[in-house]
Amino acid sequence: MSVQLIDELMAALLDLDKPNVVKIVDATTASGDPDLAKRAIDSIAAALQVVGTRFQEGEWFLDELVYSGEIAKEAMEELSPLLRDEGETSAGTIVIGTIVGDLHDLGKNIFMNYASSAGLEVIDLGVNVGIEDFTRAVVDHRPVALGISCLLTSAAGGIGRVIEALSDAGLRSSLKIIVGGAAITEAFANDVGADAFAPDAVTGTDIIRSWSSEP
Ligand code: B12
Repeated sequence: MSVQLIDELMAALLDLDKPNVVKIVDATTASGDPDLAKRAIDSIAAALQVVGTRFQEGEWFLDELVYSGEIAKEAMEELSPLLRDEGETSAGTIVIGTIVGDLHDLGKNIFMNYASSAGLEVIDLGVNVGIEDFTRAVVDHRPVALGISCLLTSAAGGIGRVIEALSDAGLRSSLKIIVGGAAITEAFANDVGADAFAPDAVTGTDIIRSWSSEP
């Protein structure tokens, strides 16, 4: 299993060549190597950036966006267990979900895998998560941090409403909130009163680890 094959993974996904993607992902999984699995996941994420550009520029249409998303999802589901086995769970609990109106979950799932491989226990609320479900999960699980993912500009306003509702319920002061996803920027995170923005899963995990080790 070579690094070159990982580069081929990006090309195969961008060719919508599912059999080749499956072949490369199977070989990566068979290697049992977490570093290789991380590279494969990074390669898929990089390919999806290109997919987004092609879609935005009208070079690709919705069916190609959907199909590439499906291939990527299956591949990531197969690769994820390799990351999860790495660490022990004891660094605290986090709750995560994609904001209401938004069904994107590939990036959220990558972040979850990194976080759990770093020893965090992850409670996944899924996609299209509304204010009440976020609030209830914070009450039920008392997490170190709440993570909210958002890829759609049109859905981003919901994040501010979740944070407001948590403040109104008296839950905000004991909770750290981190936001991420392609529709989010550092400035937006500051505006809505989040504690942090993470541009990628590794940074997000590092930030939460630093919170969970605070006295
Ligand atoms: C795959 C994809 C889809 C798939 C989603 C499959 C799935 N299960 O997720 C499908 C086909 C379903 C889809 C649908 C749509 N999509 Co879409 N999609 C994409 C695409 C190509 C890739 C997204 C992705 O998975 N990226 C890879 C991951 C790894 O990156 P990521 O999500 O950013 O996550 C990383 C970090 O951001 C971070 N992270 C993410 N979340 C979090 C959370 C926390 C707490 C932390 C710490 C970190 C973190 O960690 C991740 C790993 O490092 C993007 C293009 C793009 N550039 O993002 C468009 C894109 C997001 N989609 C777009 C659009 C418009 C749509 C549709 C409205 C299309 C339509 N007309 O129907 C629908 C919306 C459906 C809905 N209601 O949600 C637009 C959004 C434009 C905007 N600014 O609002 C984009 C940007 C494409 C474009 N350039 O136009 N999409």
